[in-house]
Amino acid sequence: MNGKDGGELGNLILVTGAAGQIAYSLLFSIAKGDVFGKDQPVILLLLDITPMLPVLDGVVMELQDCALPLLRDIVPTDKEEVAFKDLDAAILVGSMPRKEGMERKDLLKANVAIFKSQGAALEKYAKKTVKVLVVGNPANTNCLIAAKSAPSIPKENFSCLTRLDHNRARSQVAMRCGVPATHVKNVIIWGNHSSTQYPDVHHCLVNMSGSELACFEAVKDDAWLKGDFIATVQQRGAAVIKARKLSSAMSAAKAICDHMRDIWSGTPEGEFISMGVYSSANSYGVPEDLIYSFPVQIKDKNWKIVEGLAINDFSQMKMDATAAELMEERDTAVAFLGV
Ligand SMILES: NC(=O)c1ccc[n+]([C@@H]2O[C@H](COP(=O)([O-])OP(=O)(O)OC[C@H]3O[C@@H](n4cnc5c(N)ncnc54)[C@H](O)[C@@H]3O)[C@@H](O)[C@H]2O)c1
Ligand SMILES: *[C@@H]1O[C@H](CO)[C@@H](O)[C@H](O)[C@H]1NC(C)=O
Ligand SMILES: *[C@@H]1O[C@H](CO)[C@@H](O)[C@H](O)[C@H]1NC(C)=O
Ligand SMILES: CC(=O)N[C@H]1CO[C@H](CO)[C@@H](O)[C@@H]1O
Repeated sequence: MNGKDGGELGNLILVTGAAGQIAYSLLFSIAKGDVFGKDQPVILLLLDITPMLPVLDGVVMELQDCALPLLRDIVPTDKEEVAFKDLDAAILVGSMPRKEGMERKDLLKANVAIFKSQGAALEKYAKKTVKVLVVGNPANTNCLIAAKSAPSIPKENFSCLTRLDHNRARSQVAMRCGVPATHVKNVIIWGNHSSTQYPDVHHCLVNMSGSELACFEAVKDDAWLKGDFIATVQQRGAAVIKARKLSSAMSAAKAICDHMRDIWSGTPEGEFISMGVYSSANSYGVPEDLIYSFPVQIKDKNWKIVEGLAINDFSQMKMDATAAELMEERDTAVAFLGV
């Protein structure tokens, strides 16, 4: 390791929570070129808290031992001023986990402190064009706090991860229809990355027996689509924890790669994906000043919410419920910002 050498050497990519589970699956994919391009050198900045530095050293050793051609440097650190300097992309995975007996409010307060500080570090040290992806939970609200704490970086440059939920929904439909996941497109995750999220298939298309069918036509089981399908996607995280006794790290890492790659390279023509973005235009009746998961298309590193989709009452109710949850959480979090 020879310290950090600046921009010309490659994209500067920060991963926080770098000694954790998701990072362990994620770092290899980034370093081998799956996200920022097969010919794009990368410099990895790895932030974790001080007690985790010895573990992080092990991760660094393994990355070195992968002998990857694109990985130009690795900088493990517990210091924000080192981690956030000149960044092109920041993937904020680390956050305060819920501990036994911890009150909801105290957990939120601890996370507001972390994301306020990291937002301020982005403001102070990162490039103004930095792309910030927040993964650590509560991802939507943490993302909002980081964006608010970095006023000179456009709010559009902040997003939170709901791509895992999106991929789960896509895959559930694909398995039901007996087609590969790539034959299912345009599922939507609306709202918070929690059990109130609304996985919506009203605009989803399935490529089956040679033509593109509406999801309801392809699946031919409305009761499933309106019931168990939604519940399965909403509760998938809990189901993985129950089975594995650990959270979904491999699939989360894959989703992070999908999300960042699409920001970098764009979404395919005619397709949209889900991500948590800043709501500013009252799209679909979602209140302003939230990070809410919408269907988006990305081109030239800019996302746009897919507008004009027909929304029925069933959908609107579910979209409003998850918005209400986020508003409440935002108001509590913003009150902690001043403290
Ligand atoms: N949005 C999503 O779809 C999604 C999916 C899965 C997991 N998650 C969330 O991602 C987070 C990470 O999951 P994991 O399985 O890797 O957890 P983990 O506990 O294995 O790793 C988290 C790491 O973050 C570090 N950390 C804590 N506070 C930090 C700080 N202030 N700065 C830097 N690092 C810090 C910890 O020391 C730890 O090494 C959790 O909050 C989890 O709930 C989100
Ligand atoms: C929103 O989702 C996050 C992530 O799962 C969760 O931690 C949080 O509690 C949810 N918000 C509310 C108000 O329930
Ligand atoms: C549907 O899938 C088939 C392969 O099974 C492919 O040849 C075709 O181009 C696909 N159609 C669309 C519209 O994506
Ligand atoms: C999506 C995104 O990241 N958008 C913008 C981030 O900020 C720069 C300007 O600082 C814009 O050029 C990007 O389009």
